[in-house]
Amino acid sequence: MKIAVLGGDGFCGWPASLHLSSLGHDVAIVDNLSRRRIDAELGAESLTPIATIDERLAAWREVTGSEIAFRNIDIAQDYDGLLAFIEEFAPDAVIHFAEQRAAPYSMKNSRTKRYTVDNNVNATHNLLAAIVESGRDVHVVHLGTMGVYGYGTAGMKIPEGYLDIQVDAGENGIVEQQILYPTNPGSVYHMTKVLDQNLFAYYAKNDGLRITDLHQGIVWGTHTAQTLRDERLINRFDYDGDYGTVLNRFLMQAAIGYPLTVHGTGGQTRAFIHIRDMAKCIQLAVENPPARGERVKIFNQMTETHRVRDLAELIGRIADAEVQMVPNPRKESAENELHVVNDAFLDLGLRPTKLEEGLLVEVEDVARRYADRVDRSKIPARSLWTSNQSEGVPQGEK
Ligand code: NAD
Ligand code: USQ
Repeated sequence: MKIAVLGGDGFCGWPASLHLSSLGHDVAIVDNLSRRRIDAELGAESLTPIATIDERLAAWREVTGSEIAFRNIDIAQDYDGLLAFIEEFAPDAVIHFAEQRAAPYSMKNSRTKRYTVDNNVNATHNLLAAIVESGRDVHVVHLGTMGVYGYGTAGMKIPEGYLDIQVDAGENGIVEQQILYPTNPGSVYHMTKVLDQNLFAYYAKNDGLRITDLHQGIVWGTHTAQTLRDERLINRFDYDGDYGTVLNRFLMQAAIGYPLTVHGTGGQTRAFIHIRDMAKCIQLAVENPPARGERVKIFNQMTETHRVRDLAELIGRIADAEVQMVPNPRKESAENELHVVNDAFLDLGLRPTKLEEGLLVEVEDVARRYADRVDRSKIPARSLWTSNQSEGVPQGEK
């Protein structure tokens, strides 16, 4: 298959591109390298030393003999460039990772809020409009988030995108319907994924586009079988207060002897997926497209749920690390239960890589290996959801 990976230089896009290439697909990466520029803006680099995109692709060619093409296009701003790429490369599928993905970055100030909305919504809409204008039948696989649902329910499991409801229609009696699950985003970033969802529903209905939206949980880990093949293929590892996600951050903190930064009571329950399963899910989604005219296919791309303080306690125990409750810089429920349906991927054959000690130690080892690259001043989460909150800074680290 010819597969375009938008955002293929990023944390998920890079290992997914290598995985698809290793399966024999003809892969082309499109990326404007904005994530690398945000590293420079924040003064916080990936913990792992990532090679340039040219070095990465040359290494992949050397190691496997396979060619991955690269095009530097800002898909949110350069519509003509994106359209020309789709017409020229003629992909069977486009995997769309190319969005600003950090909730804390999106909440820093009005500039980053506006950038996140402009970038993410335009990127998605440009892609859909370009596919329609190209006249091609391209399957879009988009990386959405579990955060579109919010993280609580009325006690039931969160379904895969659609909710069965009954409406009292008066004299017409009780009417049954299926609707998109009501959204409850917790940041401007998460809200952009809600907006994406409506764009997808519209283009599937109006233009018959084939679209799969993957509502993904927090991705953890760093290596995949392919990124391990050469040092120059190493994946990025975000640890800073804006882009670092909770489990990888705790493992990095344990590795360098920094107290694990549990926000608030740590009662937040979230969904997780290991990076190798992320790549496998992308493969399964590409191999199982919806039919033309079918509504958007929505999969919950997660394998397990965990409460933040339980993760901290587990890592504290395994790695003999100190756990510290810090003020929560976010506006989120102090405690929540989370139960999620993920049958679609299990039915397609996903065998979940569950959180276990060996894998946690593997990530901690990566962090220990590159510990000298850590800038401790970049660890606390300093992006506040509202101005009357305090930063997530451990005592003695201000
Ligand atoms: P990332 O920031 O590492 O990668 C995104 C890539 O897209 C970057 O390389 C960036 O340069 C590129 N990009 C952004 N805007 C672009 C534009 N306008 N034009 C071209 N390229 C652009 O993020 P990630 O962690 O790999 O996440 C990928 C996708 O998966 C995101 O959409 C994110 O919302 C989703 N997701 C990520 C996680 C996670 O835990 N990392 C969890 C759930 C969902
Ligand atoms: N948290 C801590 N300590 C930390 C960092 C985070 O307690 O040092 C807490 C946060 O307050 C939050 C939870 O851990 O309650 C998750 O935070 P996170 O930064 O790991 O995840 P989040 O902001 O939700 O975003 C990440 C990705 C995003 C993706 C989302 C999936 O950056 O792209 O969409 O996970 S989900 O969480 O399922 O919505």
